[in-house]
Amino acid sequence: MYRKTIIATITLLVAAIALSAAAFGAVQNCCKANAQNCCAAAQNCCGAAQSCCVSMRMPGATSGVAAEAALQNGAQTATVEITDKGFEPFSLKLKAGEPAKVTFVRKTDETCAKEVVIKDYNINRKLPLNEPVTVEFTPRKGEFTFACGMNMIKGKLIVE
Ligand SMILES: [Cu+2]
Repeated sequence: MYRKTIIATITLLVAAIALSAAAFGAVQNCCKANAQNCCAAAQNCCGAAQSCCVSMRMPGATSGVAAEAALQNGAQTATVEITDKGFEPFSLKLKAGEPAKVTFVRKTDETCAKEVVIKDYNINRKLPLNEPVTVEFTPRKGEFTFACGMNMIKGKLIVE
């Protein structure tokens, strides 16, 4: 009986160690695979908020056809959702020189994109869960990035 208990305890210990090693390894790999910015600039992200890494590993929203903005009351408008795949749509087409209203809605807590930054337009807004946040700017011709606060999860504005 006593011996059985010892064996069971050891087995449990070994399993626990193996599990934590596997988890740690996965996080580290995520940093290596995805990342330029990940480990260097934002180690906290991978260390503390694995969900961020999870989003980064999902290639779902990193490509695809650019969504076009619709015209509404003289402004071009579009909505971008933040899901566990990242920004959806990943890229957005806008017309240069016309006011744009882009609404961001964060739909998940499983992301580190809890704010959106469009550096080229000095935009930096918090994104409360399920609360639409509209940013207004007049785009210039070119390609611009919108991203999470750590510049890890990204999307693209294509202005023509
Ligand atoms: Cu981030």
